[in-house]
Amino acid sequence: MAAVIPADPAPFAFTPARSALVVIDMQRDFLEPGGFGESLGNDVSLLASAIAPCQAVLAAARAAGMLVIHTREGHRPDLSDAPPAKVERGPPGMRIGDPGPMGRILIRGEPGHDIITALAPIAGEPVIDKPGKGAFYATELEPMLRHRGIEALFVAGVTTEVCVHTTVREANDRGFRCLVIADACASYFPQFHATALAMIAAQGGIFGWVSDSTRIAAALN
Ligand code: TIU
Repeated sequence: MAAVIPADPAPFAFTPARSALVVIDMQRDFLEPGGFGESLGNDVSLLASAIAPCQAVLAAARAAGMLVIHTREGHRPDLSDAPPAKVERGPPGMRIGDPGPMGRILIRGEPGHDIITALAPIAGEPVIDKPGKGAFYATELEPMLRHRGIEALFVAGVTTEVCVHTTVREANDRGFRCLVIADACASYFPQFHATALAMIAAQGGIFGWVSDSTRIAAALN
């Protein structure tokens, strides 16, 4: 069954069986106080707007039987997969690996690394742990998608201009068509969110397509 979703810069045609919803880094470390996002000086409440739209597209994708994949940004407890250039960039005492209210900052297995309860994965949904901003770098994501014949990605999560954008750029170069779900993404910088979305759809969709959770849920119904 082929379906079409109204999108910018043009309608997005897809087949649910060959499409996946990828929810990027909806983790406590980015969305709740005391984690990596706040350690960088950000107001984490700015990301809350993406939660309900993520819930809506998760429900629609699950009901349609689409593949759902979650990602988490984080590092091994020994930091062996963390580039020193990334670790050293934070403020001393609040860097990756330092102790915080939700455990060690951006470390796998710590409470802050968890996906927020409202968007918890369900059985059968792969969770990709990634050391970088992009979900393809040093992860199993690409073979996972190829093995299932996926050719289109619906992308949600945080932050729009960092991990969402990096992942969409990586996916685009690998031949996947990406539909970014505008209201299911968010940034600590509203102007970056708007500009990042505009950059995706500009130039005839140089990186992909942009739509919203309402239109996507309607198309999957
Ligand atoms: N997941 C993700 O976007 N990681 C970041 O570090 N984002 C920031 O905006 N800092």
